[in-house]
Amino acid sequence: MRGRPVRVSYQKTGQDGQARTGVISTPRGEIRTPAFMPVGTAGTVKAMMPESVRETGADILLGNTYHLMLRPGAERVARLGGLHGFMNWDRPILTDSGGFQVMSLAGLRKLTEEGVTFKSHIDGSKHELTPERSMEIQRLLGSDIVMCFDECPALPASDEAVAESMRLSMRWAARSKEAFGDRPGHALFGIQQGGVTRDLRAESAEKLVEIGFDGYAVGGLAVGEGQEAMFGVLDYAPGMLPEDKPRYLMGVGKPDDIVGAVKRGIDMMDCVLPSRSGRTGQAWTRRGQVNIKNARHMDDPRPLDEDCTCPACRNYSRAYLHHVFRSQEIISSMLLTWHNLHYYQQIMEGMRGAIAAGTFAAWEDEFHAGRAEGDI
Ligand code: PRF
Ligand code: ZN
Repeated sequence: MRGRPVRVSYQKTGQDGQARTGVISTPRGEIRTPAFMPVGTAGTVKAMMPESVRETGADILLGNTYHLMLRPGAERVARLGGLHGFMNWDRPILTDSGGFQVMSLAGLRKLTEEGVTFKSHIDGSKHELTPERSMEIQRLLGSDIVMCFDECPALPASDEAVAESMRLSMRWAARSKEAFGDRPGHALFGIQQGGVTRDLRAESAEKLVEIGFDGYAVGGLAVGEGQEAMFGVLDYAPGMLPEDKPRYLMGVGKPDDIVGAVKRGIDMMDCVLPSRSGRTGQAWTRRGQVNIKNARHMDDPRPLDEDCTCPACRNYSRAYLHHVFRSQEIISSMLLTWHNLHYYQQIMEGMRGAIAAGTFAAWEDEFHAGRAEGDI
């Protein structure tokens, strides 16, 4: 990539309260923050062409080590020229490191100091992931932002269990950094763990900063603790991480989770929610959630959201969206996913503008005021 910046760097361009706006520069393009990363688990954002994902405003996608190592295999992707070319997305890709997906998807796992062995959820075959192998897979994929190999304990868990797991993740973080080596143009992010315990979050942050990373993720949240507990941790956790590096909250969330996280100093997020709910008939709009399978949409000529400029809202009625969902037509997933991703990116753009203008509090009031609980 001649003529483009060689190093990944973060520049904060504005701050309002704890909320930050900025730019992550990579050889594959800029990531405007706060950023929402659509999830392209297996080399596709389901139901979307990559150019359509870009049209919604996404600067970066997330891919998964776990899924791609099992199918089609990291070495195969590498032989075929890497994930970007394979899936036709030439902008930045962040890859998760695999451990979290092993815990949530794989059968029969065994965790040791060395790593984790598990059985594939696809065919039951046996595999191993270690920090070293996870770094190798993410390199073979050609990931721009590589995540450390970590363990995310299910909550609730005892303080001792969370502490032990966090310390294992910190030893794995050191091994990840060593195995990652020096790769100009590619970034390695550490992942803070420690559950909902402040001292453990602090210990984890200190350890990660000592090792030194290009960015820092807050892991171990949105695992069943609830929004109040998550915001409780986010009231202090981002402040434990370096001011001059991007902060990424993993696997979050609903629109109001995202706004609350940005307000507390988070710069990046990813979640399957907008894409997955697009395939189950759930639309997210500025007025709240719409369940398109509901019979009350059957004769409704209005769009999902009159103010939305996405193709689903510009060109189709609720009645049509209801019909194609009920008929299990493929276009149903396409249109609802497009709308949801578009809406998520509108939220991010709104927040970036408000932070830059110093009007985040007013923007947040308006965001909440326009919303109703339940199906609208
Ligand atoms: N670690 C990793 N990936 C993740 C998480 C984590 O803690 C989470 C937690 N919400 C989502 N994805 N590596
Ligand atoms: Zn729309």
